[in-house]
Amino acid sequence: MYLSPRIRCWFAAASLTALSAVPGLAAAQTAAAIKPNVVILATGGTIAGAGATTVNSASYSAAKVAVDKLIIGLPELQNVANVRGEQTFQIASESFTNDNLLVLARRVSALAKDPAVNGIVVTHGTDTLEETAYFLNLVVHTDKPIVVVGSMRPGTALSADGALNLYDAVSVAASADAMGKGVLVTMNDEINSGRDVVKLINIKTEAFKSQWGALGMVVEGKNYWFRAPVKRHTMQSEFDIDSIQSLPVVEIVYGYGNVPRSAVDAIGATPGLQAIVHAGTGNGSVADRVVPALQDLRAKGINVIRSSRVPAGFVLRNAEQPDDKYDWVVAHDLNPQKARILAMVAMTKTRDPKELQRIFWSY
Ligand code: DAS
Repeated sequence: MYLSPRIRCWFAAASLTALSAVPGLAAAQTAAAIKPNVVILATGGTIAGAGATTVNSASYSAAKVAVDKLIIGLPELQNVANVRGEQTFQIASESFTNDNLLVLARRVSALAKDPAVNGIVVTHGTDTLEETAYFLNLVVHTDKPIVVVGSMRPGTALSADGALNLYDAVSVAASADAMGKGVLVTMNDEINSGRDVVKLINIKTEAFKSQWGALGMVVEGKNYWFRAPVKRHTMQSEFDIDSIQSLPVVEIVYGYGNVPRSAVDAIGATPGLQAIVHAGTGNGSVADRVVPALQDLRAKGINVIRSSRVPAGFVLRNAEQPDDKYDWVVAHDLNPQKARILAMVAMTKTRDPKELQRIFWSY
């Protein structure tokens, strides 16, 4: 809940009267009372990384710098919000697990319920940032800004991008106009939807893109919006982290020329498997020798979700494969790793392929 500027001014005036006897303290109290309160949940990654020299922009150690040091190293943050940090994890995000997702989402949800918290920033490694941002977008019920941010260079490198990315993230998280837009990702001056954004380039600061375009930009602490999300998220989501105890086992198999059926059989033997995402070629195409392997899994009650290894576009139902006949699901425009996130969340509620397909069209 935001305090409207009018209420803030009232509150500030009231506190000024009460503290007028202590010179300087009143002004400080007033300033603090006016600024929004933003909490940074740090999980690791390059934004907390450190290299041996200033020219190590690509070879460095991720997940080294503590959140309090990140905050101290960026005093400008205090100009936009009252900021405090929590060290949720200190890991490189390629090593994230489902349990990490659940722990992080529960903490974000708890903070979002706190009336003293106006916005939340999650600092995160860039490798799986798109998965975490989408997961939070699906399961955290709040209209407060939640902003996930990373960096492509460690803070020790020349032209490091982490400081401005973090400043932008806190600035957006402190902004009333960022409310109700779902989980956001601020990187490289852009504000992207946590649903749409993917890591498209693995060695440039302009790494993150949405095929449907950014929601806006943040420049010198001001947000410029150009569109809003249309898929269900946060407050409109039928999924809630507070009622999710664990995530079903969903794995991904990759399609390519000469792919053997054994690639599917092997992952199909995963204990507790409930769904498999097929990262197909083209429009989610499946090699003829792989189709029976997927049909066998479907016959065992395991859901099959067709995505595509192609970074843009979306998979059409019943085009490359007779999905109605096979009782399969298509992932729409979601890449395989995001399709896996939605499949896990959806299957906390249903295993019915028709219901799953509705969910894939909607989120
Ligand atoms: N290993 C990468 C990660 O933690 C480092 C990064 O780009 O943030 O995702």
